[in-house]
Amino acid sequence: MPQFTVNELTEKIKHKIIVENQKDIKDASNKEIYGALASLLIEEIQYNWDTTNKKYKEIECKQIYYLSMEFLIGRLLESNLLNCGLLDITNIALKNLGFDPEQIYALERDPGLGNGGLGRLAACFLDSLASLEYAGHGYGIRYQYGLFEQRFIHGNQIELPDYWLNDGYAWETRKEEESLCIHFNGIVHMFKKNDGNLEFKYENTDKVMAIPYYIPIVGYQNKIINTLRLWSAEPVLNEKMNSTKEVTRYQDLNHQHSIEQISGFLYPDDSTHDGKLLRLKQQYFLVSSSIQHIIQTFKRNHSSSLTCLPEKVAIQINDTHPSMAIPELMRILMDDEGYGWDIAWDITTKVIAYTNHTTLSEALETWPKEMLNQLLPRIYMIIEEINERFCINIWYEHPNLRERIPEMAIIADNQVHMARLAIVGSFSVNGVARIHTEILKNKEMKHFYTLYPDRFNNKTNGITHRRWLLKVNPELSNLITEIIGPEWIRRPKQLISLIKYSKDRSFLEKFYDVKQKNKQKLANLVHQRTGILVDHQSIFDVQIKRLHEYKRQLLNIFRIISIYNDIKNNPNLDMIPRTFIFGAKAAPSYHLAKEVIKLINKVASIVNHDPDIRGKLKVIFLENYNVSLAENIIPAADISEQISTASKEASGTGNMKMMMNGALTVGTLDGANIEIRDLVGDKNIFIFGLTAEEVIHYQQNGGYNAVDIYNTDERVKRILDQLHHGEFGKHDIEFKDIYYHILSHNDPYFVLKDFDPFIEIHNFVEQAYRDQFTWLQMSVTNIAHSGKFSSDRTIQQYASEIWKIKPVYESYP
Ligand code: DL6
Repeated sequence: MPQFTVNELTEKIKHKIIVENQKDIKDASNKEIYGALASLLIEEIQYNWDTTNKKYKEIECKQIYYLSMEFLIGRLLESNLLNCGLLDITNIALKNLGFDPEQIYALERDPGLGNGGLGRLAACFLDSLASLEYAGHGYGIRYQYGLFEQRFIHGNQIELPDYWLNDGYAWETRKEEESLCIHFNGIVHMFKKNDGNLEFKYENTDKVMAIPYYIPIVGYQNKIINTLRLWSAEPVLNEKMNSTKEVTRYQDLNHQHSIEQISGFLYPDDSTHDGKLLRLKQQYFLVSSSIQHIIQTFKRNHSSSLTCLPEKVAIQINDTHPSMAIPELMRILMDDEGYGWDIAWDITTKVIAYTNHTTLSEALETWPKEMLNQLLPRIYMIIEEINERFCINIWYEHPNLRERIPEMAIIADNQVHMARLAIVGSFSVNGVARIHTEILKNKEMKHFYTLYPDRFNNKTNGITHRRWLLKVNPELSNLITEIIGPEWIRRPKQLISLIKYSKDRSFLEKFYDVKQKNKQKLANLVHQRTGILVDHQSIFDVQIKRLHEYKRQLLNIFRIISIYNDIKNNPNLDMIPRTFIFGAKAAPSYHLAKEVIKLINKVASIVNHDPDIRGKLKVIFLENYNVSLAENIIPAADISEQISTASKEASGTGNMKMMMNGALTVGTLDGANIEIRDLVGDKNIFIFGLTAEEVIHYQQNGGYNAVDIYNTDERVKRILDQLHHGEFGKHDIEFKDIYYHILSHNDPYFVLKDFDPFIEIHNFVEQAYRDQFTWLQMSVTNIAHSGKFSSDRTIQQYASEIWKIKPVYESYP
C-alpha cells in the first residue's frame, strides 16, 4: 500500500469530503467521514486487487475456494486500515481534524451473515489466507437481511429484521456482467448418444439469476487482496415484470419476491415445509453459482483440460450445507463438459474437501428425497447414482461393512444424508479439534473411517490474531511489542517469548493496568447500553456464544442463583465481587433456549436490584451479541466460561480469543479446551466436570438419575424450586419447561451432574484471584501459548496437508 504522511492523508480526507459531500471538513458528519475513508481505502485497495488477480493468472497457481453459508466478517474499515498499514496515521489524522476514530469505526453496520463459530471461522480463514499469501477466496450468500437483531422486551428475546444494507455497503462491488443462471425444478430428458453415452437435457426449469458482489480481503501489509464473492438472487432480466396486465403484474411481483427470498434471510425457520424448501434452494443456489464460476474462471485462466482441475483448484466445503457441490460439479463435468462418469468422479473427488463442525445429530442435515428430487431432479439423479455405486462398492469390496450399508447409504429412510454424501465425494474429511476428530473417527463416522482411514484428519481451529489481539486490544498489543518486539505480529507463535516475563513484576503491573483500562471501557459501554453501573474491579466472568443447551448457559445461571442464595443467607459473605456478562442469541424457533434467555434476564433484574447484594453480584446480558460486541467484551474478560457438555462442542473459538487476551478458562474437557490445557498445563486453567467418555458412557446406558441430585443436593433443589414456584418463576408458569426438561427428561446435557464440580472449581478460581500476582502470571502464560491458536497455523496446516499449496510469492517470487 502506498504509505502516506499524516498531512497527505488529512488532505485526501478533506478533498474527498469536498468532492463527495460538497462541504468543508468542519461541517462533515461522522457518517460522511466514514464514507470518505471507506471510499479512499477502496481506491487504494483497487490497484493491489487487480495486481493480485493478474499475478494469480500469470503464474497459474492453485486456487482455493472456501464455500460457506456463513461469513461473519465483522466491521471492515478499521481492520482494512490495519492490514493496509494505515491505521495509526488515520487515527492521528482523524484526531487532528477533530474526530474521534472509535466513533467513526463504530458507525459501520456489522454484516450479520452468520450465526456463530462456523461463520466467524470462515472470516478468520480468509484473513489468514490473504495475510499468508495464499490464493484463497470465499463464496457465500449476500443475505438481504443478516441474522435477526435481538431485543429484550420484558426479558424475552424479540427478533427484528437486520436491515444491514439500508445505507449501502461500502466494501462491495456488484458484478452484474458475471451473473449466472441457476435452474430449479423442471424435467430432465435422457438421450442415448451415437457413442452409446447418455446425454441429459433440462426443460421447463425455473431460472434464477445469481449476481456476485465482490468484497476485497486485504492481507496484512503484503499487497495481497483476495476476494469474497457473495451471491444475490434476482429474477432473470427478461422475465422481470414483463406483463402489462394488472393481475399478471401482481403475480410477477410474487414471483420476484419468491426468487429474492433465496438470498433473503440466513437460516429461514425450517420447521415448516416451505422453510425447509427455501433452505434447500439457498444451498443449491450457493453451490451452483460458485461451482459454475469456478469452472468458468479455470477455463479462462488455463489452456489445459478440466482433467487438470485438481492441480489448480481445491474446494473446501464448510460443514455439510454446501455438500451439493459434489453432485453439482459432477453435473457440470458430465452434462456441460461432456465427460463420462468415471472421469467426472475422479476429478470431483480430488477437488472437494469437507470440514465437519458438529456431531450434534440435528445439525447433520438430511433432506426428504421427494423434496430434493422435485426441486433438483438432475442433482437427485446424480446423488442416486453416487449412492448406488457406493453401496455396490461396499457390498463387493468391503464385505466387513455389508451389514452397515443401511447406516452408511446416502439415501436411506426416504432421506438424503448430506454428511454421508460429503464424506463419500471428497478427498479429505476433517474435524476442527483433536477430540472432535477422534469422536468422528471412532463414533459418529466410524464405519466411514474404517472404509477411508486416510481421508480423515484433524485441523484444530484458530482465530486471526490480527483482529482478535492487534485490533481489539491495541494497548495489550503495544505492551507485548514493547517487551518482546514486533515479530509476533507476523509469527504469532513468538508470543511464547512472553513466558520469560510471566514473573516480571513490572511487566505484570503494566499488564494489570491494561486489563483494568479495558474493563473500565467495557463498564462504560455496559452503562451506556443498560444504565447499569458495574465495578471494573469486580471479576468479569464472561460467557458469550450462541444460546444452546449443550453450551450450558443454564449451568452458569444456576451457579449465579446459588451465589445469590448464599448472599441472601449470609449478607456478610466474604467474596470477591463478580460481574457476570452474557451475550447470546437463540434460534427464533428454539423454545427452550429462549426460556434460558428469559431466565438470565429475570435473575439479572432481581439480583441487580436487590439491596442485600450490595454490589457483590451483577448480571449483565448485553443485547444483540455480534462480532463487534465480542470485540468490546473479550479484551476485558477475566474468566472465560467454556462449559459445554463434554463431547458436544466441536472446538469453540471464543475460548481461544479470550485466552489470547489474558482471560483464564473455566472449562470442561471438551473441544479445543483440551488443547489449551495441554499447552498451558493444569495449573493455568480451571478444568471440571464429566469427561467425554463419561458422558458417552452415560448416554449409552440410559443417562443418569437427575432426580437423585435434586433430592440430595439442597442447593439444586432450592434453585429448581425457585424456578418453578419461587422468586424466579411464578406458580408453574414461567420456566416450567426448564424445570421439567431437567427433571422429567433426565437432564440430557448433565447440568445437575456437573453442578457441584462447577461450584467447586469456582472456589479455586476465587482463591486464585485473591493472589493477584499468581493470577496475572497465569494470564500471561495463557497469552504466551495462544499463538498456537492463530488461524495462521490452522491455514498453514490446511495448505500443506490438504490443499498442497504454498504461499504465492514463495513459489513464484
Ligand atoms: O468450527 C467452528 C465452530 C466450532 O468452533 C464450534 O464448536 C461448533 O459448534 C461450530 N459448529 C457449527 C455448526 N453447527 N452446529 N451446531 O456452528 O463450528
